[in-house]
Amino acid sequence: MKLQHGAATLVLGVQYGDEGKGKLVDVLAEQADLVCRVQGGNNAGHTIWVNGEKIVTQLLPSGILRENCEIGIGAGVVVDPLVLRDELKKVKAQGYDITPERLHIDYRASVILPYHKNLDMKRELERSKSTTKIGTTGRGIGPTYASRAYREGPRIAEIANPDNFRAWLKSQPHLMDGLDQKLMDEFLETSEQLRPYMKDLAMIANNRMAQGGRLLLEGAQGAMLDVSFGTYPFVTSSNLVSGSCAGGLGIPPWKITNIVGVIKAYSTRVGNGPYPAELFGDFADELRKRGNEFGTNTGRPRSVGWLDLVALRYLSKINGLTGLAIMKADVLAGIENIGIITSYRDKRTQAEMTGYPMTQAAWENVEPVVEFVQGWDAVSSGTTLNKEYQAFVKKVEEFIDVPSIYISTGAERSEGIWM
Ligand code: 2SA
Ligand code: MG
Repeated sequence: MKLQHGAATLVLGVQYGDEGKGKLVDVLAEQADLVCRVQGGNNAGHTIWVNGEKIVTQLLPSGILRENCEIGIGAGVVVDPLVLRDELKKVKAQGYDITPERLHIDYRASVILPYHKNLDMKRELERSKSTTKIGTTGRGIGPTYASRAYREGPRIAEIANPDNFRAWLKSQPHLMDGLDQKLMDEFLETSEQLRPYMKDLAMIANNRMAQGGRLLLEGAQGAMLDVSFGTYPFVTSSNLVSGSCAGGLGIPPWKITNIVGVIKAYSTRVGNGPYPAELFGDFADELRKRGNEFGTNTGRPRSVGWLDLVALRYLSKINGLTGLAIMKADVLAGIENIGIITSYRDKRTQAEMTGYPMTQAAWENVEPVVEFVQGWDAVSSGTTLNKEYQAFVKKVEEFIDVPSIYISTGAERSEGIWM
């Protein structure tokens, strides 16, 4: 796939996150001039394997490993300055020194304060007494977005100047919660370090495109966790669908000319909430182990299940996918029969569900109808897909009416086939 000059390509997850977006973004970033995160924060965890070395990013876009491109953190992102500082330090130790010429953080990204993290944890503790515990990453994501909606939380521009930051906090004293003197000093010192990176990224992005530059937008989590179109309330706190991504950066939506949806050949979910595709028992344990399905940041074991084509078909439309990237089919190699969910039944009546679930209750009543297809011994030999796997891919493409454009055949950045 060629990235278009003067336009943006969007890579987004169409399951519950952890589809393998990081790898695809890393591969595509080779052609990109600017790679940007547009929503979420350090709840995301993107893993990239290069020559056997594992590189994990939380806030930094997965373009960091390609020196040819600039990278950006858009206005739609929530930024924990201390985490960003540590991440920059960590990747530097791995040989990737990110200069202020290369990394741009939009002035209007929101700042995660200790107050937000504490509130995140506190709310989860309260919810754990009922059935509404979300299973958040505890990074303060939801409360920070709530603060923004309340128009009370500081943004990167506010922390850029210590006096402004102090004045801001003074006018919103509850935000001071958990910010003792020591932490406050650390915050100010970190802001100082990060100041050279703070810029008007939106205008930079638009200028790059005007100059013919190729933009790559890296989605966070997956559409099933979108705050509007996911399994609300068991979702993250930002919009993730394609329509929201232009706004997370500040570019016109019509500049996004390619929308690549990323899925795994099976599915995973971490955190609570409806997951009709979920598998249990020894097989699930085995699949989790094979796919190394544990939270990148939190280490939480992910629930695993078959590929849900009903949800995927719906989300393909909502997102307007122009192409599909299928990851981790190699994890399923050797399994005799592979399940795919092709319709939903109502658990209580056993009648086929005609519409898409709109409520939490409707999601909880979903019983998946699973069809089995012949498994594969290997995804491919050389650059040709194996017959059985090809049949699987064809079935997915036909069901959702989106062509597949990339098939990952292993974890390394070199292991993949463009269709
Ligand atoms: P939050 O923290 O408010 O965004 O949590 C709300 C829900 O969103 C889910 N969520 C995620 N799901 C999959 N992967 C995520 N990133 C990390 C990873 C997660 C980790 O890559 O593995 O390390 O555990 C991610 N971030 C948020 C979360 O589980 C809640 O269901
Ligand atoms: Mg992840």
